[in-house]
Formats: sequence, C-alpha cells, structure tokens
Amino acid sequence: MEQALEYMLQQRFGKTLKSAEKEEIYIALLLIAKEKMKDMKRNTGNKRLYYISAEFLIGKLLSNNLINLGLFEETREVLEHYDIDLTDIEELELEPSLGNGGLGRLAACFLDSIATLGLPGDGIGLNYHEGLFLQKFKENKQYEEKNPWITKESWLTKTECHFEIPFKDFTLVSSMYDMEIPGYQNGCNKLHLFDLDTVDEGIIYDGIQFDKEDIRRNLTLFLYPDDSDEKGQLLRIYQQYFMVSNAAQLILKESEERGIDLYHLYEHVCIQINDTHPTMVIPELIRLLMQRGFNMDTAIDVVRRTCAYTNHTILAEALEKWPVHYLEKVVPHLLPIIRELDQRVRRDFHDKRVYIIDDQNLVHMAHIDIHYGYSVNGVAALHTEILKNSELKPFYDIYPQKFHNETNGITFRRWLLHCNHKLANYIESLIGNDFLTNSMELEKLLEYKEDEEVLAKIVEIKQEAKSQLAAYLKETQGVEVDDTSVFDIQIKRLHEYKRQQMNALYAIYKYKEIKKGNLPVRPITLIFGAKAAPAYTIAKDIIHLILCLQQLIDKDPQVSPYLKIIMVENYNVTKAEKLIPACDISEQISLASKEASGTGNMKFMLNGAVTLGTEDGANVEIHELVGDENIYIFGETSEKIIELYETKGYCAAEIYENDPMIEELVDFIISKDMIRIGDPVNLARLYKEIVGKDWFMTLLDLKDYIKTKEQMIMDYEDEKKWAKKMLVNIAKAGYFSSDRTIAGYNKDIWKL
Ligand code: 26V
Repeated sequence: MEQALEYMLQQRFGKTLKSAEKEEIYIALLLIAKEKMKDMKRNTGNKRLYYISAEFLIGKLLSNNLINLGLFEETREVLEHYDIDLTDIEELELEPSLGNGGLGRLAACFLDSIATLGLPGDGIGLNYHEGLFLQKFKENKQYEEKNPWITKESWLTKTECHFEIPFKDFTLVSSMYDMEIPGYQNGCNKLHLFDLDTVDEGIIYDGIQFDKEDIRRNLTLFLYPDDSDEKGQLLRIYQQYFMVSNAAQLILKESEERGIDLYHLYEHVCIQINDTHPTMVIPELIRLLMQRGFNMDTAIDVVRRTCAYTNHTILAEALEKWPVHYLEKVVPHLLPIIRELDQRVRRDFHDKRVYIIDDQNLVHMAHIDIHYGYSVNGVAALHTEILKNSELKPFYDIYPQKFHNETNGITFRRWLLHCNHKLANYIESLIGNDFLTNSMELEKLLEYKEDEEVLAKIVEIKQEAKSQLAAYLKETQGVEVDDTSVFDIQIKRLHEYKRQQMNALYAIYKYKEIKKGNLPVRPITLIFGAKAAPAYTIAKDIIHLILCLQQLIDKDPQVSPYLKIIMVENYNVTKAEKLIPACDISEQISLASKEASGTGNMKFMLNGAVTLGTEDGANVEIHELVGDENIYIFGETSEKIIELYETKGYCAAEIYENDPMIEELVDFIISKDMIRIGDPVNLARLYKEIVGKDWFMTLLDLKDYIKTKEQMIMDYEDEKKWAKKMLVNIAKAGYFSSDRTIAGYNKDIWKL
C-alpha cells in the first residue's frame, strides 16, 4: 500500500506521502481502491438478482471499501507511520444521503451481504445530487438546506450506458453511473444509479425550494422532494418511472447480452421490489416484453415469475396510492396495462379489498406487487404475522404460498468492525475472527459470562467510546457532556409512531423530580438524533419541544448537573457510527405493531447497549434471544393496540384527565417556562395533538415507560450485572447479521 500510495500521489499531484495534503491522500486512496475493485472478480451465476430501491443509504465508503478489500489495517499502519489518522482522512469524504432511514440503510447492508456471500446481485436506484436535505437548527427549529455530495473524484463512475425514457410529453435520455460493491473477502457487484445530464443545482433557492415542474432540470435533484402538494407528487411519479424504466431496459439489455431466451427470463433473473416505490417496473416490463412480440398473457406470466416484493410498513399513510389521473399526466402508456391488470383481478376475485384501482380511482401500488409478483415478504416475524393476519389478510387468504418472513439484519463489517474496531479486536482476541463471516460464532462469548476480566474490559471499551463521543460532541456542537453519565440514545427518523415525544415527556418528568430534590444517583444524558420530513408539521413540533427542553435544562444550574439533553444536528450514517458504540440504553419505544422491524435496535445490541423497548418489530426477536434478564420491555401488546384501533377504544383525553401526574407532564409543554423559550404556536399545537388525538397512544404507555426506564437506570449501577447484560446482547446479536437475512432471501425467494 505504501508504494501504491506514493506512486498515486506522485502521478496525480507530484507529491509524496510526507508532503501531501489530507485531501490529496484521500483522493489517492479512493483511486487506488477503485482500481483494485475494477480488477476484482465479479460475482457471476446463471441467475442474477436486481435489487431496485429508491434509496441506498450507503454512508461514507472509504473505510468500508478498504475493509472489504482487506486493505484497511495495512493502510492504517502506513498512514500512522506518517502521523496521519485514517479517520481524519475519511472525515473529508462527503456522505451521500441517498436515503431517509431504515429502508435505505437496509438496502445498503443488503448490497454488502449479497456481495460478501458471492451472489450475483446489483442494486438499481437514482443518483440524487442533493440526497435528503441537510438539517440545521435555528431558534430551536429545524431548517432544511441542500446537501450536495458529488465531488469531482468520487466512488461514482459514469458509464456509456444510456436509455430513452418516454414520458407523456417528452422523452429523456438517461446516464448510468456505477459504484463498485466489494464483498468482504469475496467478489464484486455493482450499484447502478441513474441520472439525467440536464439536472441543474442552480435552480435551488431558499433552502431546498425549486421549480417542481421543470422536470429536465429537477428530476434527480432531491430524494423524495416534498410531496405535500400535487406538483410534488407528480415529480415523485416522474422519479419512480425514470428509475424503473431504466431498470427494466437495463435488465432486458443485460439478459439479451447473456443470450437469455426472454420467455424464460425468470430462470435467469429475479427482481426484488423494495417497498412500492419501484412497483411500476411490473407494467413497464410487461410493456417492453410486448414491444418485443410477447402477447399480454405470456408477458404477465413471465413478469409474475420474476418479481418479488418487500413490504416495510403497515402505516396506512405510507402505503402508496396514486390517483389514475396523475399517472395519466406522466405515464399514460402504462395505464392500459394497469387497467388490464385490474380487470384480471376483478374477473378472478370478487372482493373490492384486493382490487388494484379502487372506487376513488386510486391505484394501490402494493396490490400490483402482490397479484403480479411471486413473493411478498415482511421484515420481522411480528410484522409478517400482522401482514398475514390483518393488513394483507385478504391477500394471504388468496396466496398463502407467496408470503415469507425475512427478518432484517445489518452488516457487521460496518456496524462493528468499522465503527467499533476496539470491540471487534477484543472479541477477536477471545473467539477468533470467524464471527465476521459466520456471525453465530458470537455465541461463543457466552462462555465468558462470569469472567470478571472480560466483563471489565467490555465496560472499559464502552467507556472509551463514550469519552470519544463526548469529545466529538464538544468539537462539533460545542456541548459539554459528562462521560460518566448514563448515555440514553434515541436516533431514527422523526415520526409520531416512534414516539420521541414520549422520551421528551420522560425528560420533563426527570426535570421535575430533580427540581423537587429527587436527584439521580448518576447524571443522565438523553441524546436524540432525527430529521423530520419538511412538510410533517407535528414532527417538527416535536423537534422544537426537544430543543426547547435542551435549552431550558442547560440554563438551569439546579438541574443541569444531573440531566442533559442533546439533539445532534443532521443525524446521518456517519453520526450513527459514532453514537452507537457509546450507547448504554437503546431507545426502541414505538407503539407496538407500528415499527415493521427497526435495524438501529440491532446495531445497538451488537455494540453492547441494552434495549428499552416495546414488543414491536424485531424487538420481539431480540427479547426472545436475550431473555427477560437482558432487555427492558414495557407497554401494551400489539394485539391490544390493534384491537384499540379496531374498536376506536383509545381516548387520550380520558387518560390525561384522570391521571394528575400525566396531566402535569403534558401541561408542562405549554407552561410559562417553555413558552418563554419556545414558539407558543408550535408548543400549543403539539399539546393539543397529544391531549386531543395522540394517534400513536403515547399517554397509554407513558407511565410504564417511565417506571421501566427508572428501573433500568438503577440497575445500571450494578456494574457487573450490567456488563453481563451487555455481553449477552453482543453474543446474541449474531442472528441479526444481514448475511443471515440474505441467505434467507436466497433460500426462500431468489434461489440464485
Ligand atoms: C414512509 C412515509 C412516507 C409518507 C409519510 C409518512 C411515512 C411514514 C413511514 C414511511 C416508511 C417507509 C418505509 C420504511 O422506511 N420502513 C422502514 O423499513 C425498515 C427496513 O425494513 C424497518 O426497519 C423500519 O421498521 C421501517 O419503518
């Protein structure tokens, strides 16, 4: 590596390792890694997977790629010799924010695991120039700014591949960019990101505003531009069709190049549809096959045997339904096909609930996937059961054989080896390094459950991570954090169902307790990280509440030595990598039944945090694996919650009015202290929402939550017992490797 670096620096910049700037070293490393990947073996096989997704939240790639290429340690040592820290070099890379949260990060973990398992499978998505917005806090509120990440030298390589994409009034010509996806000690796959050469950042003004109708210049500017109005929704349809038409054309082109008889496409190709955003690939493929001489019946049959769909949410508002007249404005050529698909459903099934086009002329995208794909999967055991027994029950009754569960997972290369190499190294010293490719090996750690030396070492590693995070927060946000306090962390997209507001109500509880003189034995640090969708008013109000509480407590000398709130600005993958190793208490407090899986819960567990959670999503499976002793569960069950929705049996006002403690906590939101700091409009709106509606039942679980969290904080004081919980969590995390998930998809669905 030293020679390669010297050579590259000389070639590109006429410099040596000694004289080069950090920026130049970064570029040299990037170019070396790109060259190595170009020469790598490409994963091949008779059947190829195409994973189509509107999001790939890949994070920074330098360390990840060096790790998977087996060059990381060597590079680190070479640089160390010149007094250069590889972490500082990677700081210079801009993070591509090509995802909102779990769904996009899952797609990135999957690419890593597919390549690592040696399976031939490429990702297909869009090359958003600005990704998701950059979050800024001003006057305790969120503001959005653009978030460019594409630099002259980057992991992207522009290809010669272009397709014509037909819209109603015009045709656009795409360009395809590729990123290499190296497997860990294995072959390489690709991520294909489609773009338009005419897209123009110059049209952005005033934060993230732009002309939503100027498709040629805006198409791939942003991920999920604000879809609160018609123009935004139409733009989303433009984006989706652009993505899937490119995908379908690429798949057919590659298949033809491989000499595949398209009548047998499904024997050689599998298309995984990640949520409903890529659903139009189904009618588009049917259209393209018919252009190639297929009759409708055969085209439908071939496509049905090729496509598989993953559902990632049961939230009604997140299930895509496009008005027919929107589709008519953007892709009129797909409508005859969609109508025919609907007609066939109506002919075969006399049940309105499974129609594709409903009475209000809305096209239910998930229904296309379920009828015209061969597989439907949920992302955690509980989630799949809810799909089968309630949300998608009418479909399960028709097609029981199509349904699968594939519990989510995370790549241990990024979420342990890269983000917490001290812990990874220590684990390796105890049980060897097989756990990096065979994650269940982690269970061997259980042998050390009573070993005081091992337990003490795990605590020591956690403490180092906490001190490092404290230093990072001081440097980046100027905040002082006591690294001997309990670190309680909730990081995820802001959504009412995830209930950050419940955690904020705990903060109010604790604030009041401290004011009364009931001091905690050890200071508590509550850390939040969350972006709210720009048009999601209540989510922004919750951010406002948290930021106001942060300020209130900071300014109160009576409380601040014991309680601290920190909301990290612009939470992203890079920040997650610093926060997760430092966590003591992992907050997974969604309303039971609403969080399809969660994947942060798995990352925390793997890094030795203990979960405080509801019986929701993958928490259920975590609970089963670690046992009651090693997790803190609270709140109503999913069965009860589903019943409460069905019977409209929940009334927040009733709880509020009959419980003085709850009343006191909620009232604090609009107290004089808070109004002095915050915006009365935002605070009052949130107060009203919680008392008047509370759609995600915060007040229902609040008391149990506070009680359980208090218990947890007390238990934390028994260091040895706590360390044992940490160890069991790490040891049992093996099940949540995305290698296991991908092996499951391959066995049940893809059969590559
Ligand atoms: C989308 C939208 C869009 C419109 C506004 C409201 C709303 C609310 C939620 C969503 C979620 C989209 C799907 C998604 O990201 N699901 C997440 O997928 C993860 C990977 O499977 C999973 O771990 C998370 O539990 C799930 O929320």
